[in-house]
Amino acid sequence: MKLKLVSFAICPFVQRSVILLREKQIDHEIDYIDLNDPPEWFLKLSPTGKVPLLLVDGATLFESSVILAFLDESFPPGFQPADTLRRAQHRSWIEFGSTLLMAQHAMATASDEDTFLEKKYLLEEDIARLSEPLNEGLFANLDEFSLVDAAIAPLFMRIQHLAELNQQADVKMPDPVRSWSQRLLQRPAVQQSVVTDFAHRYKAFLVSKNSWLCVGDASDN
Ligand SMILES: N[C@@H](CCC(=O)N[C@@H](CS)C(=O)NCC(=O)O)C(=O)O
Repeated sequence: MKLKLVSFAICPFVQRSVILLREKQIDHEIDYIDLNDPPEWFLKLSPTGKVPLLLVDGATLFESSVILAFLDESFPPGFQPADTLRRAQHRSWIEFGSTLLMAQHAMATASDEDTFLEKKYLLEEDIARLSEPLNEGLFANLDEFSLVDAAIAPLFMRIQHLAELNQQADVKMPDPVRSWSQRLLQRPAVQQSVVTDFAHRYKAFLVSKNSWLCVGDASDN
C-alpha cells in the first residue's frame, strides 16, 4: 500500500496519525499544505476542507479517528482491544479526545484574559473526566499502547508547550492524568511526530490568532 498523509504542520489531528505510523513503523509520505491558502487539489479531495487526509493507493480517507482505525486494522500489531465493547469504549474516548483538543485550542487562542480563564476552567473540567476510565484501567496501561494514546498525546504535547510559553497556561491535571501525560511524552514516536521547529511554529500560529497568552504583559510571566 502506498500511503500519503496530507498535513498542516501544527495540526493535532494529523499528529495522531503520525504517532501511529511511527509506532507501527509504516512507510509513508507526508504532504504539508497551508490551511490559510489550501491548494485546489486538496479542496477537491476533502469534503470537510480539513486535514488529515490519508491517501491510500489513490483512495481518500478523512477524519482522524477513521484513519487511526484503518491503519490499526491494516498493519500489525493491533492496538485495539479484541473485545467489541471495550473497543467501542476506546472509540468513545477517542471522540472525547477530539473535544479536549478543541477545548485546548479555545483556551490557547483566547484573545483576552477573562475568556482565557473561562476556557482554561472548562478544559480542566474536561481533563478531570479522564480520571475515571484511567482508574478503571480502561486504557493507558503500562506497556500496552492503544489508539487512545495516539489520539490524546497531541493534547498533552500542546499543554506542555503552552505552559512553557506562559506559566499562566499551566493546566491542572489529576495525578493519574499527569503521569499518563508524562509517560506518553517520553515515547520516541510521540516526540518525533511533529516538525523540528514545532514550538516556534505553534507560537507563531498563536500570535497570528491574537492569543492573549502571547501578547503584552501576559507573555512576560
Ligand atoms: N474531526 C476532524 C478535525 C480535523 C481538524 O479540525 N483539522 C483542522 C486543522 S487542525 C482543519 O483542517 N481545519 C481547517 C478548517 O476548518 O477549515 C478530525 O478528527 O480529523
